[in-house]
Amino acid sequence: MINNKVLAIILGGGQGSRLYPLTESRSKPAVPIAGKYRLVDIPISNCINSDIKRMFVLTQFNSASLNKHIKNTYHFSFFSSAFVDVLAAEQTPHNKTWFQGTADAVRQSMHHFLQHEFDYFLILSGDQLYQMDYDKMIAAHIKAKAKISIATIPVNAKDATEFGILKSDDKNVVTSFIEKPDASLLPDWTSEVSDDMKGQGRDYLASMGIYIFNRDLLTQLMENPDTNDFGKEIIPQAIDEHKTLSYQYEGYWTDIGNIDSFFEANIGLTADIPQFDLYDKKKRIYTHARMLPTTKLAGTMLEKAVIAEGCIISAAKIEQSVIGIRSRIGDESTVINTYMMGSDRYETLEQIESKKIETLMGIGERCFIKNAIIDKNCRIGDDVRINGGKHLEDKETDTYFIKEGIVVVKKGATIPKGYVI
Ligand code: ADQ
Ligand code: ADP
Repeated sequence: MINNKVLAIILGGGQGSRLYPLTESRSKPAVPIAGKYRLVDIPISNCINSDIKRMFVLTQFNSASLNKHIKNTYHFSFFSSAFVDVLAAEQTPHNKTWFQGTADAVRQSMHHFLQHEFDYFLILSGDQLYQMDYDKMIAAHIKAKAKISIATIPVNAKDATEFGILKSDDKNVVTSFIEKPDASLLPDWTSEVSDDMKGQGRDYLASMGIYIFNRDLLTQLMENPDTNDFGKEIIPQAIDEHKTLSYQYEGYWTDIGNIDSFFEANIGLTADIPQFDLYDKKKRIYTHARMLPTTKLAGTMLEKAVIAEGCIISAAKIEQSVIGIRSRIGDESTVINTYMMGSDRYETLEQIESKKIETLMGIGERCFIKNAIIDKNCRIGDDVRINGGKHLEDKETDTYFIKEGIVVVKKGATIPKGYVI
């Protein structure tokens, strides 16, 4: 089986500053998404569904929560060679610095990879929402006798400046590549795309940051210590010398690298037919099996709500929102256009009745919450009003952060009774 010849490397994130404050106390792969998953579950599940079962996750921080999540989730048979290993930037006598970029992260961990038997590196990004069968891409790579393959997707001019943009010949061999071109350069970079894509104005071919490299080639390219990044250096320098295939993909794919796109990707799950399909058995997304009780609802009007397990909700209304595991939302509260991540534990009845906890975990009574991300384990007191939207200016306090109108309540923060944002 060909996939035995593939080793997957998941780039779990640099400093994660674009997802701040969600990455303030955890590494990017550990950021909770879609009510019950973590970001890293997406590429790992895509690998498992493509029958690729040896994966390394490279991360800048070795957070306890990421290790715990991986250890509790991905159990493979004792007799199989499958594994998911986290490699954090480490100081060694030869190397005293953190990963300087994506290629540097791979270079610094190369000695771990090369201990395994494989022919192809599959390099994946850790902050994208998509379901892709890598099998087909690997088959195309082998058939074309390519040395490198890049997964590509047509994008419009507005998005094109944020990606690596490439051009290819009639055999899909990449002929030129530019990383994040300036808008003024775009007219030179359009490609032939399908009528459907053209109709949507998507006539630039963007790199999805998903690469296949032949083992020997990447090993050789990593010997140059001056290249730190795939998009900025490795790819543009390699295409002239080594046959590089563009593998075009037209399914749903979105980069969730910043707060705005992270919010949109989560809220997008509440659509009648979400573009990201969590209900397809063949493209299952795996996560920690928590054995939580069912969710209990009382008197709540629900409109396009996605609600995870183990919640206790008596709100008046939940609209276009994703409510994460173990969330508690009190009487007469309204939650609109919000992603609430949920909690790591419940407060016991004794704790609640003893009245020693001033503000309970979850959302209290008579609250109004709109256009917000509520991180894990937050305590939102009664009568709190959070009315996010473009009328709010960017701002940061100890407990919340406002970016482009989205109010992010920080992990474990308490918003006291009656507070208004
Ligand atoms: P970007 O997404 O801007 O562009 P980058 O910031 O290098 O590229 O991130 C790629 C992936 O690697 C992300 O998942 C990121 O979290 C992770 N990463 C970044 N630095 C890291 C580090 N030091 N250690 C470990 N992981 C790290 C890239 C390509 C573009 C392409 C887009 C598609 O350069 O050409 O179009 O991806 O999203
Ligand atoms: P995150 O990655 O969401 O920031 P953490 O790493 O802090 O989360 O916590 C994840 C796990 O830690 C949960 O599954 C939960 O079991 C446990 N946990 C966290 N805080 C507590 C606590 N105060 N009491 C008991 N368990 C906790």
